[in-house]
Amino acid sequence: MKTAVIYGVTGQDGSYLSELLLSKQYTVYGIHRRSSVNNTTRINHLTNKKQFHLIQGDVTDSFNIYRLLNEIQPDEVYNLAAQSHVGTSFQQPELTWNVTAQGCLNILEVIRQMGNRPRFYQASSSEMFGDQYSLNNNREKYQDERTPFNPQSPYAIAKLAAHHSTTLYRRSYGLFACGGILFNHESERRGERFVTRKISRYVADLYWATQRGRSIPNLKLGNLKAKRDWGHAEDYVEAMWLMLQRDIPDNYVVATGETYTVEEYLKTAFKCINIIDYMSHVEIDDNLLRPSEVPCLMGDSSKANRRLGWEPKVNFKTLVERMVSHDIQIRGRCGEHAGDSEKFRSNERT
Ligand code: NDP
Ligand code: GDR
Repeated sequence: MKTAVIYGVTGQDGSYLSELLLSKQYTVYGIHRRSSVNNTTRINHLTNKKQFHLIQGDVTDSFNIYRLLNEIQPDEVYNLAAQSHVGTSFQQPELTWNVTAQGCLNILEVIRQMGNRPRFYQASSSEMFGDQYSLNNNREKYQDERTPFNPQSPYAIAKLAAHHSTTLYRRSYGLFACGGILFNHESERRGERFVTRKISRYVADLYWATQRGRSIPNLKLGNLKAKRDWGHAEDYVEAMWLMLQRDIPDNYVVATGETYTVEEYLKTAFKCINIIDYMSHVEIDDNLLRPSEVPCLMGDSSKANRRLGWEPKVNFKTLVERMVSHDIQIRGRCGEHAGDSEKFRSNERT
């Protein structure tokens, strides 16, 4: 039976990966940051399991990483910890660097010095491509493992540093270290400040407001033209695990191979509650536009398909419908309090 350490266990992917590894009989040590309020809502359903252990730690604390990894002696380490919001990285570039770039290096250095070295997964990102793309036979833009990187945000720069560090430690010191270049993946557990969840929650609030004969303020959004390749997180954590089961470590693109604009997501989400005239509920807020943007992402994950046997199961339409229907259910339970989030949302800057 294997043992895994997950940094970033409280996040969207951390919760799905924990479930996957537990289903494969792993003992899982989830590392989480101390917080003044509860930050374990995504994993509360796992905390009573015998093989699941929650331990306090932080990727910016090398001593802590050294002590934990040497005590636990895991077979596999998954680094999902990051300041993962691109918009926030423009406001907090130093913090983003320290957690997202330096944090990865801290773990790699500890593993390099260990006797029994665990296998290492780094959560790399399609944001590293920035405005770069390759062209397929139909003259469509796409990205794969050979597309050059040109990061467009402090977040993407930090992720690229971590990605290069992972590749360097694999090549120079022989670590079994893999970089999963994952394209956007969402879910019912997605953080509320990412655009897909922001929209699905708004649509749910609008649904309940209409049912109760009330109105709510418009949804404020930034750039609707950006194109993203959106999959479901549950599919993507399986690719992470598969990478560490191979004989040879490598980097892999993980994506659906389809791309949609933010506006197409918006339209599909509103359609779930039979609203066609979605733009009458939306305002473009210049404060939500980013200083620089990644215009178009569409991944080609043929390599992951060939070598890992991985393919996505949830398509775009199902993803949107699942997120909206989940939010309608939970916002319905929130009842009268649903409007409170509007006060927060209208002040939000991303
Ligand atoms: P989330 O933002 O949901 O989760 C990030 C996790 O990192 C949280 O558990 C957070 O803890 C933790 N964390 C933040 N700072 C630290 C720190 N200093 N020490 C330890 N843990 C910390 O991200 P996702 O689950 O969506 O993504 C997982 C990883 O994959 C991230 O690295 C992200 O950048 C990357 N990625 C995500 C993609 C996506 O579309 N979801 C695509 C490509 C890459 P807390 O709960 O306390 O905030
Ligand atoms: P992204 O996800 O930046 O791709 O990073 P996000 O959902 O934040 O943005 C997607 C696109 O939507 C546009 N957008 C808005 N975004 C947010 N958050 N809020 C808005 O109101 C809004 N309006 C328009 C953005 O400008 C962007 O073009 C995600 C994260 O999970 C990263 O950690 C991960 O590495 C990448 O995906 C792949």
